[in-house]
Amino acid sequence: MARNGEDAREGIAMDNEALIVIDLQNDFCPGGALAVGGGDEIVPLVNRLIDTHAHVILTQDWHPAGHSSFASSHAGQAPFGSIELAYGPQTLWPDHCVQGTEGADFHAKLAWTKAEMVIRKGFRPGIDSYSAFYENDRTTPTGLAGYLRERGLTNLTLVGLATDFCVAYSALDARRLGFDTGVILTACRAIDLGGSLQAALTQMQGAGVSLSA
Ligand code: VGL
Ligand code: ZN
Repeated sequence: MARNGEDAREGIAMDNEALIVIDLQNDFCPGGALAVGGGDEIVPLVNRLIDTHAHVILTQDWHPAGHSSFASSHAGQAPFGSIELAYGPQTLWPDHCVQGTEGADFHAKLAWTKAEMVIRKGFRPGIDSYSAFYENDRTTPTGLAGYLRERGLTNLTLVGLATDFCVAYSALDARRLGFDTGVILTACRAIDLGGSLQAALTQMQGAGVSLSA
Protein backbone atom coordinates (compact mmCIF):
# COMPACT_ATOMS: atom_id res chain seq x y z
CA MET A 1 0.00 0.00 0.00
CA ALA A 2 1.25 3.47 -0.78
CA ARG A 3 2.22 5.32 2.35
CA ASN A 4 2.10 8.85 3.51
CA GLY A 5 1.64 11.84 1.26
CA GLU A 6 1.37 9.74 -1.88
CA ASP A 7 -2.19 8.85 -1.10
CA ALA A 8 -3.01 12.45 -0.37
CA ARG A 9 -1.38 13.60 -3.62
CA GLU A 10 -3.64 11.20 -5.49
CA GLY A 11 -6.56 12.91 -3.86
CA ILE A 12 -7.71 9.93 -1.84
CA ALA A 13 -8.95 11.01 1.54
CA MET A 14 -6.70 9.28 4.07
CA ASP A 15 -8.52 10.25 7.19
CA ASN A 16 -6.43 8.02 9.41
CA GLU A 17 -3.11 9.63 8.48
CA ALA A 18 -1.29 12.39 10.28
CA LEU A 19 1.95 14.20 9.57
CA ILE A 20 3.82 14.98 12.78
CA VAL A 21 6.41 17.73 12.44
CA ILE A 22 8.89 17.43 15.28
CA ASP A 23 10.52 20.50 16.86
CA LEU A 24 11.14 22.59 13.71
CA GLN A 25 12.12 25.52 15.93
CA ASN A 26 14.68 28.31 15.63
CA ASP A 27 17.00 26.94 18.31
CA PHE A 28 17.46 23.72 16.32
CA CYS A 29 18.27 25.62 13.11
CA PRO A 30 21.58 27.29 12.14
CA GLY A 31 22.11 30.31 14.39
CA GLY A 32 20.08 28.71 17.17
CA ALA A 33 21.24 27.61 20.60
CA LEU A 34 21.28 23.89 19.76
CA ALA A 35 21.68 24.10 16.01
CA VAL A 36 21.30 20.88 14.06
CA GLY A 37 23.43 20.93 10.89
CA GLY A 38 21.20 21.82 7.94
CA GLY A 39 18.13 21.97 10.18
CA ASP A 40 16.62 24.76 8.12
CA GLU A 41 17.17 22.92 4.81
CA ILE A 42 14.21 20.64 5.47
CA VAL A 43 11.66 23.46 5.69
CA PRO A 44 10.64 23.50 1.96
CA LEU A 45 10.12 19.71 1.90
CA VAL A 46 8.25 19.76 5.21
CA ASN A 47 6.01 22.49 3.82
CA ARG A 48 5.21 20.33 0.78
CA LEU A 49 4.38 17.42 3.09
CA ILE A 50 2.13 19.69 5.15
CA ASP A 51 0.38 20.60 1.92
CA THR A 52 -0.27 16.97 0.95
CA HIS A 53 -1.39 15.70 4.35
CA ALA A 54 -4.94 16.09 5.54
CA HIS A 55 -3.96 16.24 9.20
CA VAL A 56 -0.90 17.98 10.59
CA ILE A 57 0.38 18.01 14.15
CA LEU A 58 3.41 19.93 15.41
CA THR A 59 5.55 19.34 18.44
CA GLN A 60 7.33 22.16 20.24
CA ASP A 61 10.20 21.69 22.66
CA TRP A 62 9.15 24.01 25.48
CA HIS A 63 11.46 24.29 28.48
CA PRO A 64 11.20 26.60 31.48
CA ALA A 65 14.36 28.63 32.19
CA GLY A 66 16.73 26.60 34.37
CA HIS A 67 15.47 23.28 32.99
CA SER A 68 17.26 20.18 34.32
CA SER A 69 18.40 19.18 30.80
CA PHE A 70 20.46 22.38 30.53
CA ALA A 71 24.16 22.02 31.36
CA SER A 72 23.97 25.51 32.88
CA SER A 73 21.65 24.16 35.58
CA HIS A 74 24.37 21.84 36.92
CA ALA A 75 27.56 23.21 38.47
CA GLY A 76 30.70 22.04 36.68
CA GLN A 77 28.83 20.47 33.75
CA ALA A 78 29.23 21.30 30.08
CA PRO A 79 26.83 20.84 27.15
CA PHE A 80 26.81 17.38 25.54
CA GLY A 81 27.99 15.69 28.72
CA SER A 82 25.75 13.31 30.62
CA ILE A 83 24.51 13.16 34.21
CA GLU A 84 22.32 10.87 36.25
CA LEU A 85 18.86 12.24 37.02
CA ALA A 86 16.16 10.50 39.08
CA TYR A 87 14.97 8.60 35.99
CA GLY A 88 18.41 7.65 34.60
CA PRO A 89 21.10 9.14 32.38
CA GLN A 90 20.35 12.51 30.79
CA THR A 91 22.41 14.22 28.10
CA LEU A 92 23.04 17.86 28.95
CA TRP A 93 22.27 20.51 26.36
CA PRO A 94 22.92 24.20 25.88
CA ASP A 95 19.97 26.29 27.09
CA HIS A 96 17.42 26.00 24.25
CA CYS A 97 13.74 26.39 23.43
CA VAL A 98 13.01 28.40 26.55
CA GLN A 99 9.27 29.11 26.77
CA GLY A 100 8.30 32.37 25.11
CA THR A 101 11.69 33.06 23.52
CA GLU A 102 12.38 33.47 19.81
CA GLY A 103 14.48 30.30 19.94
CA ALA A 104 11.37 28.34 20.88
CA ASP A 105 9.35 29.75 17.98
CA PHE A 106 8.79 27.67 14.87
CA HIS A 107 11.09 28.43 11.94
CA ALA A 108 9.76 31.59 10.29
CA LYS A 109 9.27 29.83 6.92
CA LEU A 110 7.47 26.80 8.37
CA ALA A 111 3.90 26.73 7.03
CA TRP A 112 2.44 25.88 10.43
CA THR A 113 -1.00 27.53 10.17
CA LYS A 114 -2.68 24.32 8.99
CA ALA A 115 -1.63 22.42 12.12
CA GLU A 116 -4.61 21.04 14.05
CA MET A 117 -2.64 20.42 17.21
CA VAL A 118 0.57 21.69 18.79
CA ILE A 119 1.90 19.42 21.48
CA ARG A 120 4.40 20.98 23.84
CA LYS A 121 6.90 18.88 25.73
CA GLY A 122 9.75 19.27 28.18
CA PHE A 123 7.90 21.80 30.34
CA ARG A 124 8.40 19.92 33.62
CA PRO A 125 11.54 21.41 35.23
CA GLY A 126 12.92 18.05 36.37
CA ILE A 127 12.18 15.83 33.33
CA ASP A 128 13.35 16.17 29.76
CA SER A 129 11.11 14.95 26.94
CA TYR A 130 12.51 13.85 23.60
CA SER A 131 9.50 11.81 22.58
CA ALA A 132 6.22 13.38 21.55
CA PHE A 133 4.50 10.63 23.55
CA TYR A 134 6.41 10.09 26.80
CA GLU A 135 8.82 12.18 28.78
CA ASN A 136 12.30 10.84 29.48
CA ASP A 137 11.18 9.02 32.62
CA ARG A 138 9.39 6.85 30.02
CA THR A 139 6.17 6.89 32.06
CA THR A 140 4.80 10.45 32.02
CA PRO A 141 2.56 10.73 28.94
CA THR A 142 2.22 13.92 26.93
CA GLY A 143 -1.38 13.11 25.97
CA LEU A 144 -0.64 12.75 22.26
CA ALA A 145 -1.49 9.04 22.08
CA GLY A 146 -4.94 9.66 23.53
CA TYR A 147 -5.52 12.56 21.15
CA LEU A 148 -4.55 10.49 18.10
CA ARG A 149 -6.63 7.49 19.19
CA GLU A 150 -9.67 9.58 19.89
CA ARG A 151 -9.40 11.04 16.40
CA GLY A 152 -8.71 7.68 14.70
CA LEU A 153 -5.34 8.85 13.43
CA THR A 154 -3.57 5.50 13.24
CA ASN A 155 -0.95 6.10 10.51
CA LEU A 156 1.79 8.52 11.38
CA THR A 157 4.51 10.11 9.26
CA LEU A 158 7.24 11.82 11.26
CA VAL A 159 9.63 14.49 10.03
CA GLY A 160 11.69 17.22 11.71
CA LEU A 161 14.51 17.63 14.22
CA ALA A 162 16.45 15.86 15.37
CA THR A 163 16.48 12.47 13.64
CA ASP A 164 18.43 10.77 16.42
CA PHE A 165 16.67 12.33 19.40
CA CYS A 166 13.14 13.67 19.25
CA VAL A 167 12.20 12.07 15.92
CA ALA A 168 13.60 8.63 16.83
CA TYR A 169 12.21 8.61 20.38
CA SER A 170 8.81 9.64 19.03
CA ALA A 171 8.86 7.00 16.27
CA LEU A 172 9.89 4.23 18.67
CA ASP A 173 7.14 5.17 21.13
CA ALA A 174 4.62 5.40 18.30
CA ARG A 175 5.44 1.82 17.26
CA ARG A 176 5.27 0.63 20.89
CA LEU A 177 1.83 2.23 21.13
CA GLY A 178 0.68 0.40 18.00
CA PHE A 179 0.68 3.20 15.43
CA ASP A 180 1.71 2.52 11.85
CA THR A 181 4.81 4.71 11.76
CA GLY A 182 7.02 6.10 9.03
CA VAL A 183 9.92 8.55 9.04
CA ILE A 184 10.94 10.49 5.93
CA LEU A 185 14.68 10.85 6.46
CA THR A 186 15.24 13.58 3.86
CA ALA A 187 12.85 15.72 5.89
CA CYS A 188 14.91 15.23 9.07
CA ARG A 189 18.39 16.26 10.24
CA ALA A 190 20.46 14.71 13.03
CA ILE A 191 22.57 15.92 15.95
CA ASP A 192 24.73 12.73 15.71
CA LEU A 193 26.35 12.68 19.13
CA GLY A 194 28.75 9.73 19.55
CA GLY A 195 27.13 7.53 16.92
CA SER A 196 23.59 8.38 17.97
CA LEU A 197 22.34 8.63 14.39
CA GLN A 198 23.33 5.09 13.36
CA ALA A 199 22.03 3.74 16.68
CA ALA A 200 18.70 5.47 16.16
CA LEU A 201 18.34 4.21 12.58
CA THR A 202 19.10 0.63 13.65
CA GLN A 203 16.62 0.85 16.52
CA MET A 204 13.88 2.30 14.34
CA GLN A 205 14.43 -0.36 11.69
CA GLY A 206 14.28 -3.10 14.33
CA ALA A 207 11.06 -1.68 15.75
CA GLY A 208 9.26 -1.73 12.41
CA VAL A 209 9.38 1.99 11.68
CA SER A 210 9.18 2.44 7.93
CA LEU A 211 12.18 4.56 6.95
CA SER A 212 12.05 6.29 3.57
CA ALA A 213 14.30 8.76 1.79
C1 VGL B 1 15.92 17.76 21.11
C2 VGL B 1 17.77 17.67 22.45
C3 VGL B 1 17.13 18.40 23.42
C4 VGL B 1 15.28 17.41 19.80
C5 VGL B 1 15.24 18.48 22.08
O1 VGL B 1 14.32 18.07 19.40
O2 VGL B 1 15.77 16.43 19.16
N1 VGL B 1 17.17 17.35 21.31
N2 VGL B 1 15.86 18.81 23.23
ZN1 ZN C 1 14.99 20.16 24.60
